[in-house]
Amino acid sequence: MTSEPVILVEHRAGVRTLILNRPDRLNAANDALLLTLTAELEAADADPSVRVVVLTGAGRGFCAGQDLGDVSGRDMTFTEHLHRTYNPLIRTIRGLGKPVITAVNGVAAGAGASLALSGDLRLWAESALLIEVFSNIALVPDSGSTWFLPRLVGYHRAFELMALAERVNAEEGLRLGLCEHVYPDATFREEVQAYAERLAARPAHALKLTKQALNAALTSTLDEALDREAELQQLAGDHWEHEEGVTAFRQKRPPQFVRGE
Ligand code: LHQ
Repeated sequence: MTSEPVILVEHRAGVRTLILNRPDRLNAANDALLLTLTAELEAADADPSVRVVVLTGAGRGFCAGQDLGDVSGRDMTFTEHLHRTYNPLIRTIRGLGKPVITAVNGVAAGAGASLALSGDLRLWAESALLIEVFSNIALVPDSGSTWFLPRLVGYHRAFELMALAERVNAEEGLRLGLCEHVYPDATFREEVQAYAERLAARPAHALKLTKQALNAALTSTLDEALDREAELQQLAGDHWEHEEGVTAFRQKRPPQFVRGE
């Protein structure tokens, strides 16, 4: 008997979609899911036919965080567990040379909330819910939540969401800046694919450098950011994408940034 893969992989029009696939557990994460997801992200980064990566969940959930049925009796400390599974996953997403869209189709709780926040762009279905659920089981927010959330909502709102494990629905998520867009459940998958394809048509090399610059700027001074921009602009300006953009502008036609990959 073959068991269901924990990550489903789809690929269409430059968009690699990775689907967390433990729907009867609301895609709660076990080690196999976390390690496979990280490996699939690395494979997507190395594959030139991939221009955008989408992370989403099968069934009615996005990710309910750590599988609580999978933690007892493990021979690893919490610290070791995070270093081996969740931390490499979040680092891989943030360091990926391609835009990562987290398409939050339902509940995102605990480390699943951190995963939802880790995307470069966050699209939510109307039924999405984000819960910093860790304090319900007397744990500390992990997998990047303590870094992402206060930058989005400020220290005090982040602390309240974490301390009370308040449920943030899609309307509130949009208001708080936890997502860029909300789409109806019924058309969510199509809307996400259409959005991702729009992004896939953009200049991939320039977006890679933009992601690099923004991430570094989050922890640097203005002086450092200005110097980095000057360096990265040279790399962008020397690339064929820049020449194509300028030529297309002069010729009054749309630029063609996808070249037979
Ligand atoms: C689950 C889970 C789940 C297993 C729903 N596990 N089965 C990192 C490293 C090391 C250790 C510890 O933690 C961490 C980071 C973390 O992520 S800690 C946070 C862990 N996650 C949670 O505490 C969330 C627990 N789940 C919930 O609070 C609820 O299930 C939510 C609010 C997510 C959804 O509620 P409902 O929509 O009412 O669904 P449900 O509770 O009925 O769940 C549906 C099924 O999924 C159910 O199974 P059953 O057999 O009864 O149908 C749940 O047991 C199962 N499930 N989350 N994390």
